[in-house]
Amino acid sequence: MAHLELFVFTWGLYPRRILIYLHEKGLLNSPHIKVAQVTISPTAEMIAPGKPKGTVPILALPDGTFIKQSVAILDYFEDICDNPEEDWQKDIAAVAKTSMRGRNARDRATTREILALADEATSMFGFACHKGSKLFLEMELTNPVASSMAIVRRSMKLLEPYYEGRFEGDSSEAEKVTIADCVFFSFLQFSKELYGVDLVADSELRNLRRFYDAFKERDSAKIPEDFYPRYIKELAPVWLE
Ligand SMILES: N[C@@H](CCC(=O)N[C@@H](CS)C(=O)NCC(=O)O)C(=O)O
Repeated sequence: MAHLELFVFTWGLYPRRILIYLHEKGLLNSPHIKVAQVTISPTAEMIAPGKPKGTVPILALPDGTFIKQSVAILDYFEDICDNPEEDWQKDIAAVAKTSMRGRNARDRATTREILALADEATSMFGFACHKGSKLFLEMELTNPVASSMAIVRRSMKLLEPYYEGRFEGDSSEAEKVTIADCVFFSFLQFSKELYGVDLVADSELRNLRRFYDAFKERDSAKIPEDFYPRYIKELAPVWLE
């Protein structure tokens, strides 16, 4: 019986952080984790039986409480794998890959730095989309200044040095994927594949380009041709002047 229920929609930027993570952690098919798809109402509400109001992902716990932020969900999974208490947590930990936060305080701080920068860039990108993509034209006031990608590109420059020497084709790299990599990749893929914004195209972002190109070949990251709903895929990459 599943002890945890994860509410998502597969192509969503934030839910995908968790789905990529679970795949990398070796937990995607765990009998203890049920992945429930929400339906999106015409007013953009995320609906599913048993799901409270609010954005996805949401993780329902056996004690009837919920974790409602993607970063907290990632930490929760890492915590129960690092220090399992209940039997079902021990089952999960037994099959899970090793820590994806880093092996010592220094590495864990680096993971948190990357995660904070990637999360911040994701929020700013989302805001820019709401102000400049045709997808939101009917729902929101547009604003050409607020839809500029300049601030997001600045975050990319800050992230670039963190990927020096990483994802260089060394097979041991597979064991070193972190929760921050999952968060960052989910963002880069969403911005490029859905909104047509390639944030690592700049020739100065050599490390990030290598990270993106390497990660997108991983099983956790692959997406089919028709991954995004057609009407969204048609409107999202159209940027208003
Ligand atoms: N800070 C939240 C953001 C989650 C989020 O915005 N999710 C989107 C889907 S990718 C959503 O549910 N949007 C619907 C809404 O805003 O009501 C997290 O990290 O989990």
